[in-house]
Amino acid sequence: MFNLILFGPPGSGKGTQSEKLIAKYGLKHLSTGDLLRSEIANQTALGLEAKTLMDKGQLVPDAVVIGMIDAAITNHPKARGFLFDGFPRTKAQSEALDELLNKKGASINVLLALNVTEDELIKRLLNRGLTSGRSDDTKEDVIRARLGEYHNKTASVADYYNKSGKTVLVKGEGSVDEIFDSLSAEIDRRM
Ligand code: B4P
Repeated sequence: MFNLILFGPPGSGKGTQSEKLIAKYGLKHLSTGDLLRSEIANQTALGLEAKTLMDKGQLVPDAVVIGMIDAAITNHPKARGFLFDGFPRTKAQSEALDELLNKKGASINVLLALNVTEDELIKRLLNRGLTSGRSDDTKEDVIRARLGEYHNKTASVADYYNKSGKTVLVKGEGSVDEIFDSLSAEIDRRM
């Protein structure tokens, strides 16, 4: 199995690049943001709880997202590998992911961290908010709250995987294709 974490702050291009990477490498895409938005669209109890937090720019509780990832991994026993997008976002999520993969005799091969300046992140998200219909992209104070959550709770995930030499920084500004080529080069080196 080849398991990859695509990492970076909100708006760094994780979702954009994930679409291209799964097409090239045949990995199963697991985005906790997409899974949560699907729960919201289906108006489940979990979705309703998640929406309140997401609309404020806050993270959803660890137990909720870990449960979703556990189920998704179990539902794809034949996957040749997973691309984790927007997960893990806390140390507890990182430890839970390592344990889930360990049970399958697998592990994370690499964490690719997209590096983008804060001004560019805010610009991209406000721009997406004009067309996406995502309520967490339209207000600058909510975007700033998401960036705050990222700095306080998520940035340390890169340090966690760096302890085992798995974190690689990648320039996240430039054209989508240029960034895709940089990510692909790092994957090809390890696959
Ligand atoms: P996510 O869905 O993960 O969304 P995101 O962090 O905003 O990034 P996304 O992947 O969508 O954006 P992208 O960078 O591709 O999370 C949403 C919320 O869900 C969180 O705030 C949280 O509440 C909750 N949540 C999700 N996972 C969780 C977890 N594990 N634990 C707890 N809570 C969780 O793209 C942004 C924009 O930039 C796009 O418009 C794109 O077109 C543009 N763009 C991309 N690349 C570009 C480039 N090179 N140049 C110019 N623009 C570019």
